[in-house]
Amino acid sequence: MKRFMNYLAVMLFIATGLTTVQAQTQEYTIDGMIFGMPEATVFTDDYDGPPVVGDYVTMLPKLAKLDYEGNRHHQVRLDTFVQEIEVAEGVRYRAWTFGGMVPGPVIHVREGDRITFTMKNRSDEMVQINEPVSELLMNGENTGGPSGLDISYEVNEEEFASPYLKQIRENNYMNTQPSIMPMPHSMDFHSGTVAKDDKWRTIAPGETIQFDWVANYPGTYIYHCGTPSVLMHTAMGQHGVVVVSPKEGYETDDRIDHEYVVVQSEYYLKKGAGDIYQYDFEAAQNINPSHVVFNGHQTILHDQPLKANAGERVRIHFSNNGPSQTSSFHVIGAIFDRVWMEGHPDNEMKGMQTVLLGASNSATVEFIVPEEGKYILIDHEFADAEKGATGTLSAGPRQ
Ligand SMILES: [Cu+2]
Repeated sequence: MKRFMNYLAVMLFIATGLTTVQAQTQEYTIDGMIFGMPEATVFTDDYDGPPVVGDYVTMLPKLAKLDYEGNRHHQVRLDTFVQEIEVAEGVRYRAWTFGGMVPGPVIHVREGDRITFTMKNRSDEMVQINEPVSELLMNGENTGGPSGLDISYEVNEEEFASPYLKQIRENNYMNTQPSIMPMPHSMDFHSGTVAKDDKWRTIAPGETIQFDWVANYPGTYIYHCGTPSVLMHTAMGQHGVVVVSPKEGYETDDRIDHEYVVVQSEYYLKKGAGDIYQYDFEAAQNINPSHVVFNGHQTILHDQPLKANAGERVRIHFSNNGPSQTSSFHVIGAIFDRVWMEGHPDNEMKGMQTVLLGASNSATVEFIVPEEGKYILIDHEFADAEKGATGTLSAGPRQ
């Protein structure tokens, strides 16, 4: 069997024009954790299917429920491609994205899960993700095709390869439009423990990379493009988070009413030609962002507030994706009842007003919503708050 696999690997190498060859890594275990992933493969194919695939891959601030016991082997695809997006009222730029939005999708797995990750660099391709479901249904009716319901079923089969794609089409608040900017890219999962020069390799437009990693440590981790200038690639939009839920859970798991994911990040934009903004190299070098935002958009968490009721326990996986600044995360009117630094259940703190996070740090925080009203999520570094790093949790009456 092993000989056959080696043969297969050689054939794959020949068929795909793999350029680097490394020694085959042997898998091994330390303290129950798995290391030594097989060598990544890089190949070209004519894949033009759904750019995001994965059962537990969602759009911020949502987190998919892990409705399976024990561990699972996930197949996840996040293609990288260009979309023109809105990041604040009247501010649009051609973002480099994982999956079409900034930040990219939330990937949820459990500690010990294995992920086979696939990414095609489609930066030279118009990738359409913005067709609303209603329009797809109407097109079916207009062309005398099957009824809307049937089309919707077909769409589910073919296109909705992840909850994320369905969610983006139902709620495309960045009003994404496909665009092209051919560029080499790569993927660096902080949640993975692998050799960077193999798995985090840069691939050219048209190429696909595939590799495995195991979620050995629980927590919330950034992923980002690692191709130079990493500052530019990350600031242009290539970042997101993986939430690795602990195998044994958090001690409050049975008391949680709402679980959300919020990501803080910076944009460095200046007005370019026409109405489109563009990357500001100097501002990025001087760490002078034009916008500091939650979930990629200056007002999204006010336009679409998080929801809860008085007396409920809310958990937020909060990640400061940077690329360069710190965040002093606070919720006005609440105290963090529990804080797990980096989301690891052993790193527990209690009764915190503010959590200080460096670039690429995260925390899983919980608080009890005291009464009906509005609670402002904020970076207590007020210069950043005034550039957009705020959001709302809207609380209803106690049930
Ligand atoms: Cu990149």
